[in-house]
Amino acid sequence: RATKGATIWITGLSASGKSTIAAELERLLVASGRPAYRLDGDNLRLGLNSDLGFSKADRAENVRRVGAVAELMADAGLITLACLISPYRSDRDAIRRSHEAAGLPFYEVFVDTPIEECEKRDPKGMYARARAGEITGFTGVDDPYEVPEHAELVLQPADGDLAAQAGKIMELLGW
Ligand code: GGZ
Repeated sequence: RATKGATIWITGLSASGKSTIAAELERLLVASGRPAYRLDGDNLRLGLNSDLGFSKADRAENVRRVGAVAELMADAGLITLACLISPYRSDRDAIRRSHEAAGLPFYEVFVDTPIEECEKRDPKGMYARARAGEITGFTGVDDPYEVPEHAELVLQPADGDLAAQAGKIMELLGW
């Protein structure tokens, strides 16, 4: 291959900032001439994953499919930015192993925004609805989020603004 792709797997709670960070990173990558593409869980649930809900099994299948797509795209030479809550460690680890077996770089980035901050943001009012019992099985409220143990990078609000956070991922990639 002339160019080598990679997968950046961005995990964290709803409203933690995954998509915003990925959008800024995509902008930086494309501006520096590196082909990048964003796979957003929320968005893919409208198409590829429209048959899936939020049970443990459906989340596992959601993550598995997006991981497989990311791997194909990385194999084609793209830098793929996957932003999914991906709450289960075993599901994320399976994607890591699959990339490793294929010789494709995989970086797990944990957007470690405290749930209090995510709830304060609550851009779609989902946390409020979950607290009111109108949504059940909402990650962080009454559904688990398993914190990554081997993330290549952990981003916390104290790490700076959006540009600084995206910059840290660029550094991680060696750029
Ligand atoms: C978590 C939910 C749920 C439940 C709907 N739990 O912040 P959002 O609103 O726009 O994005 C969230 C999105 C999560 O989809 P993912 O594909 O990333 O999830 S997973 O990796 O766990 O499969 C949220 C919305 O869907 N949403 N119900 N019960 N998030």
